[in-house]
Amino acid sequence: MLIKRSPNGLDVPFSSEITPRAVFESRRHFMKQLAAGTLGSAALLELASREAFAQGVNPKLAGARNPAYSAMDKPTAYKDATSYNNFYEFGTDKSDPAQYAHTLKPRPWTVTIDGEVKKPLTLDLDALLKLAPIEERVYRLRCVEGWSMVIPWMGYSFSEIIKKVEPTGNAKYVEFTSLADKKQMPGVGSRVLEWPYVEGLRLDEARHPLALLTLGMYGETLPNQNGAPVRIVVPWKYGFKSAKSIVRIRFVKDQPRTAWNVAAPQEYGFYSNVNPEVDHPRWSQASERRIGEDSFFTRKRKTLMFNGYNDVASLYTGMDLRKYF
Ligand SMILES: Nc1nc2c(c(=O)[nH]1)N[C@H]1C(S)=C(S)[C@@H](COP(=O)(O)O)O[C@H]1N2
Ligand SMILES: [Mo]
Repeated sequence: MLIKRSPNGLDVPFSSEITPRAVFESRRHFMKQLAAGTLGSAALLELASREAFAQGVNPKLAGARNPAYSAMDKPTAYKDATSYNNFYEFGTDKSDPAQYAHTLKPRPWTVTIDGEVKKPLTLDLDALLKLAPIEERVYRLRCVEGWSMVIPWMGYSFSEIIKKVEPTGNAKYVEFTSLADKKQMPGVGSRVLEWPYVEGLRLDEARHPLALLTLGMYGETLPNQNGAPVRIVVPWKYGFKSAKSIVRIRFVKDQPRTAWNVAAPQEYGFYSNVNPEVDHPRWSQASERRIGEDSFFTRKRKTLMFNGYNDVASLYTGMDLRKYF
């Protein structure tokens, strides 16, 4: 049998089954069956495992989908997006964040925004939630390790923050710093990375409307393992550029020292744009495994330049992307 699919999977229609409303409806249906005693034991087990990871564990967060910035790919199951994570502050195994991130306290929380700005700000979570209308954006996320997910994030363009603080003429880069608290984060004692986790963007990259100040996903506030309560999501770059649980945002003159670049500069460049033509020194970046669709018959997907976000290409005109990888 020939299994047909497009080379990049972009033709997969968006499935509405992931909307909070549909999730709510199906759960209500399950509950009715449960009450009527018409569910078999296999279905009961399925219900139990679904409920353990179900939306609704975290406070709801509403936002209208922004279709202009949403991929048509089918979103990854919530269960997969919240149980297969990289968040080294909680350990290096993919299952560590889901297992240990419950010790993170996402409230109260403040983010300090300072450096080369005219109006430095310290914002608490409520201020962040009110700063601009929350949108839902379905983005592909491509990890440098060769796997990808599709996540309906909730948030607004980071440019909204930039407008509020008014960078000075000296600001050329933006540095994002994650929380590093040993009491809440058992992995922060380890030496895999320098703590705190720091990431950065050039100011014009940070201004691109796709760069998302992210406060939620799947219609709820961010689960701890996905970077509660606030993170950045930069969909055209490898996943590690999207720093989680951010406490400080600094506008600076010089290119920031970023965690992965410091740990292995020959492997992880400052730019780290998704680029199928520039291999990692230890593996190819030409294709990827989409989490949730691995099976004997599923071929790997081709990785797309800029993860398919071609609109960002103009940020890099004239740059040798092999040199600035
Ligand atoms: N603070 C912090 N942010 C981080 C990481 C991390 O270890 N610490 N891992 C990164 C990597 S490698 C990836 S692929 C994404 C994963 O995001 P997700 O778990 O929400 O899918 O988070 C990124 N942000
Ligand atoms: Mo990653």
